[in-house]
Amino acid sequence: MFGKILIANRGEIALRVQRACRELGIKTVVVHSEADREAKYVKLADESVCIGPAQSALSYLNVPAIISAAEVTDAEAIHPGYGFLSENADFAERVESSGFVFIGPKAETIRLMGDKVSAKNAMKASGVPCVPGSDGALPEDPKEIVKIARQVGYPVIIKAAGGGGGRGMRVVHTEAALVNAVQMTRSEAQTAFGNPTVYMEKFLENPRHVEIQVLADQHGNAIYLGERDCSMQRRHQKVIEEAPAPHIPARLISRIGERCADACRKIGYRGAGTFEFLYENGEFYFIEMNTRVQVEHPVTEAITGVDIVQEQIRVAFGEKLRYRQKDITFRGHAIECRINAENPFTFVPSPGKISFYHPPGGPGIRVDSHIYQGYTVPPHYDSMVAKVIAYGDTREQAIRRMRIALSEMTVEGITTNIPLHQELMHDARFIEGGTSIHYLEKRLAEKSEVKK
Ligand code: MV4
Repeated sequence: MFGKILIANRGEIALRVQRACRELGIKTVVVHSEADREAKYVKLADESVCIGPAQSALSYLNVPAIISAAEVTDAEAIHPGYGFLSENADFAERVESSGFVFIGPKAETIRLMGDKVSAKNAMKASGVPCVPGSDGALPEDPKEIVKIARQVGYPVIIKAAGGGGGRGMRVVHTEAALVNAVQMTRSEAQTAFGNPTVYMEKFLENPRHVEIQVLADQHGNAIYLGERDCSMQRRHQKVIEEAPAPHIPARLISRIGERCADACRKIGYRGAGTFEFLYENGEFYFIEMNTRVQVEHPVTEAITGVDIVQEQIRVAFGEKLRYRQKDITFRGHAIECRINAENPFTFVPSPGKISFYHPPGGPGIRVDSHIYQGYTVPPHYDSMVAKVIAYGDTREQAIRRMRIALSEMTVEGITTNIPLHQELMHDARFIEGGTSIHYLEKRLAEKSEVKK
């Protein structure tokens, strides 16, 4: 096994990766910005290297500084966590050409999935069902574009190949608006991603966001670890995730899961990955693939018992997967609430010093967090400060445990979105399960109407 791994990330995921390394007997190096110097997870690591000032662009995105840190500390591999450089193919390439192992897929796989047109083509060719739409990139000719939209049927959505995660998209309801919308999306895509390529899909009006977790080794083995429902979101930021997805028949999951694992084998995928789908009227439609570990991986760990981060490290080292598909069983239900330092209803960030902290606990509760009493949440990064994961034999039990956990959890000195989660754990539609990606935003809009 690796002797030492460098963690190129911060916050709770830097701590999560450290814990996996420690259990595997691997020494850890954490790189950090000046703003994170005093963080406890930095001190917990075997070694730490300051790589630059608070601004991400000069620290957590500073490729030469991270590579140098790996060189001076004799790390053998680099774990990128999520966000930052985790899905940057050029970074993965630089890591490997500098003689380190990148804990993730090959650079070419990251590049393939980073371009949403090539990702969709690869998935289509591998037998993963996709949203109906243009066959690859849209042509220049307006007449051709109109023809394609007529075939697809309105409403359609125009998406940038370089986009993803909700960036660079535009919904079009009528032929009159089409050509202009394509032109606008193209020029925005050129500005934002340096790539004007766009494609078209049928716009699904009321889908759920259901994703499939996969694991693959470098020996042609791949498995799926079931699904997560991430529909409870606002402005493309997930708020609550759960596994399994409520009300989706297990045979549908195994069918789509097998397709995903098969696609991994076909494209030579390695490491952990997530296939994102829209789910509507009993059908799955692939939209994007994430080539990193995700924030919400703990709900999958809870229902499968698989340590996804440890498996990432093992397969990166070259080990064979320790599980066959038949070894994977799904037990119980898990829900994750993302605790953010923000106003629960205006969503305005609330960084600052935590004057009092009492984390929840008890049966079925896991808290992944780097915070502590006296910790200062810096204003420079994402506002997520903790993830509370509740596990139960049933969804009802997981909800009950989450309500108790949220009522125990005390974070003073900063404002958090705990009150929003408390409301949602008592929301009739959430309790029913199976709400669409639009539910939370609609509910928040109705609530602010009532206030007026
Ligand atoms: C869609 C869609 C409806 N129809 N594609 C947004 C993020 C990006 N990953 C894909 N997204 C969407 N693609 C078609 N053909 C609706 C969304 C979408 C969405 C998807 C997942 C989670 C939240 C979302 C919020 C708004 C729109």
